[in-house]
Amino acid sequence: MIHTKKISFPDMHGALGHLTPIEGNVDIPFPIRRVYYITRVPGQAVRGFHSHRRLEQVLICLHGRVKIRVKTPFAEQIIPLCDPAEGLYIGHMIWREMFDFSEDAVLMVLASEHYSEADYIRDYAAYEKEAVPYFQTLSEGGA
Ligand code: T46
Repeated sequence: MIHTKKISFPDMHGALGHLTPIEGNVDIPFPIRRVYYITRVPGQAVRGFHSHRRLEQVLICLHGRVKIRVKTPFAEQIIPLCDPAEGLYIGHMIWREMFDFSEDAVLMVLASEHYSEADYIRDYAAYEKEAVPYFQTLSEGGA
């Protein structure tokens, strides 16, 4: 889907276990300005329900399992994450919801910007109003 992609990270493994190195601007397409992680999410909880105008992120499920719904006014996809050597890149103006967290899930997020509440669009109607012309202009430009 537009502005989303799975990224595979190196997995250095052997008799002593696994090591996954991740470098900003190398393994992910931006310099990392912020890291946060989501843990101990109750089974039925659904998080997210927002989009970002400028922020780009890579979501990595370090432990356990979680599903990510990514959505625009024109398309929708559900992407399961359970491999610590794999990330989900989410770019500009993608609506996201995170659900089906396993009890032991640890979802780490690498972000391109410091936290800014002003960058969030948390109301779906407001999101559609901005996202429809945004994606229409992109597709007219051949993106
Ligand atoms: C996203 C998904 C994947 C901060 O103070 N600093 C931070 O860096 C973040 C990320 C959040 N917060 C505060 C804002 C709220 O008061 O922590 C509280 C919970 O945040 P929120 O409800 O936005 O959490 P999620 O899980 O719905 O969304 C988060 C990110 O906010 C968002 O950017 O893409 O994870």
